Amino acid sequence: MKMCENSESPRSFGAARHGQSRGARARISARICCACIRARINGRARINARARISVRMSARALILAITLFLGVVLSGCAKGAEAPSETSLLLGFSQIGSESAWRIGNTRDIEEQAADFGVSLMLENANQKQENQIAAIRRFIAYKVDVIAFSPIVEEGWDNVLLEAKSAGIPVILVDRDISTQIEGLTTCLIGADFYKEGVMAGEYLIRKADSLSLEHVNIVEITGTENSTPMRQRQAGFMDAIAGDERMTVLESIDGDFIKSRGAECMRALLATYGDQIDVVYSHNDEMTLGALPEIEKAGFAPGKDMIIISIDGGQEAIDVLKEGRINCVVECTPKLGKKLMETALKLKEGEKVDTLIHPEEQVFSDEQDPSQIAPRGY
Ligand code: GYE
Repeated sequence: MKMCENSESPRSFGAARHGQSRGARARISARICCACIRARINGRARINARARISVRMSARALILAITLFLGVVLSGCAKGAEAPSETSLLLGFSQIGSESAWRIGNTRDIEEQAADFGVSLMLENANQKQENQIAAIRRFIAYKVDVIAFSPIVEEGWDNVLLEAKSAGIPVILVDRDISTQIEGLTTCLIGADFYKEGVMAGEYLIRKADSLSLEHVNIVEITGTENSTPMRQRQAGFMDAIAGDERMTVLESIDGDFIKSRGAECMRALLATYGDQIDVVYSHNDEMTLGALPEIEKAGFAPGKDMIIISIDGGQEAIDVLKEGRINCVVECTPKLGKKLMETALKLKEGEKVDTLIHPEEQVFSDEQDPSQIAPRGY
């Protein structure tokens, strides 16, 4: 992975926060800028000055004062039960970027869940660069957050920064994607989809579709996600394993689309130029690349969903709408709603409790085998 020179300064917390469009009020209140964090750290060390009050009271006045005092304390307790109390957990989260509807939905969900759980969230967007993620994790360590979470853009290259987090005694949660390392105990758990299973579900759909169309030979092109990322590796492996025993299937080419719409279009143009009408199936690792590829297929004179079988992954609203139009045949769900589990897990870690090492959400397949009008709004 290329290294980037312009790592972000701590000011970027505030800049990102103030520059962003405002969502729900609660969401904003759960975000925390660096000035607040410094104040919080200083506040921990600050010793309260003792006020000296000398008051002379008669016995009656004393009873009145005690009654008033109890009234104030009790009403304060009652209010405290409803109003969010002082934040108990400071969570640093390094997000990969904003490359897809999935990613944007994932960020929004984490912000909303942080607000609901009363968790202070330091959120950093790495704009698709691993070195920005590493710099963000170092800032979280410097700010002494309680828990660090991050979605690693690729699997390799995290050992040093995670050893630093470990020696600072800060637990690390992997969100969405996994890492690959020889060192044990760098992270506590992974909360994310079973990408291998998603690939298997895509392959199994294709076998059923080939059966229903009585196809004798099936030529596949694969547009893959970011090279060396967990979803790229496992969505490919699951799909290939699922179709391996079916002699009708031939993979013409796998091409790197980086999970990005414009790259999906570019890849599709190149594939059409090479293989033209030999292509029976496009298997694309995410909705964004699929949505980029479809107009290219149409420009080349083919009808996606009819002349070519289109299989996508994620299940965002836009892809589901296109499935309803019949231009996509199958979308394997990958839910971005990981925020609730993340908050629950982070709170447990803060309390020193044990957590599950692997948490996979339940996922399903949307396809032309069912009535697509029954699919509920997706929310991302
Ligand atoms: O499929 C894609 C996103 O890691 C599951 O990353 C995630 C993938 C998702 O950009 O749209």
